[in-house]
Amino acid sequence: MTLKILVTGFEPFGPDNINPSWEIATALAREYDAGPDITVVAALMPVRWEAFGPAAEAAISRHNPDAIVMLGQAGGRAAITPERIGINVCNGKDNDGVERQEVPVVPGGPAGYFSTLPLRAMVDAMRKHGVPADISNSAGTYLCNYAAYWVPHYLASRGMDIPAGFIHVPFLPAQVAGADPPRSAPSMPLSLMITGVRAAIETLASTMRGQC
Ligand code: PCA
Repeated sequence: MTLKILVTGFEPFGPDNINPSWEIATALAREYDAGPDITVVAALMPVRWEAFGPAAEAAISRHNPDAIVMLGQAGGRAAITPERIGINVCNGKDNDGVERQEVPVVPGGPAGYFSTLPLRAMVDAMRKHGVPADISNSAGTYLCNYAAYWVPHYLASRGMDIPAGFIHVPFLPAQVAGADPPRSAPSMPLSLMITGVRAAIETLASTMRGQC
């Protein structure tokens, strides 16, 4: 049976006009287009508090995936970092200029949701493919954390028992080399990020098939 994996990426935000997460998602969707074992479908998520939930809900109902892997950019990190948890906190100004400070993702909701992706196995697989990777214990409190909380909350409220979680990725080299004002930050070539997330997805699929 083919496993359908929804891979989400975010639109650019802040001073950037590209977001590596979306580049990776679309590359993998092209590569795993109707594959025999794994099909990847990509969906673009807005960096906007109000719009995230409706966009995620639309992608989930449209694709009815077997698993959800969400991607986002964590500028300044040197490795691909699967996130352990999404917490019920929002902070920061979104792409519409809407600011949230210390408010919950879901009022009255649980403190957090653990990722249900096979974090350790995914990190091991990425490293085996030569890709710097590590588990992260905080996705921050901006839109990526929002996604890491909102999606598991949505799935739980619908009784949808599918693996879901968030993976942060570093800047692309162009986001550092071309930055004005200059940026001093680590970066990772797109091809290496694709290798890493591909390994993570293959690991997820093996785990789901009980081969790990
Ligand atoms: N990174 C931001 C939001 C969108 C993205 O790609 C974050 O880490 O919250």
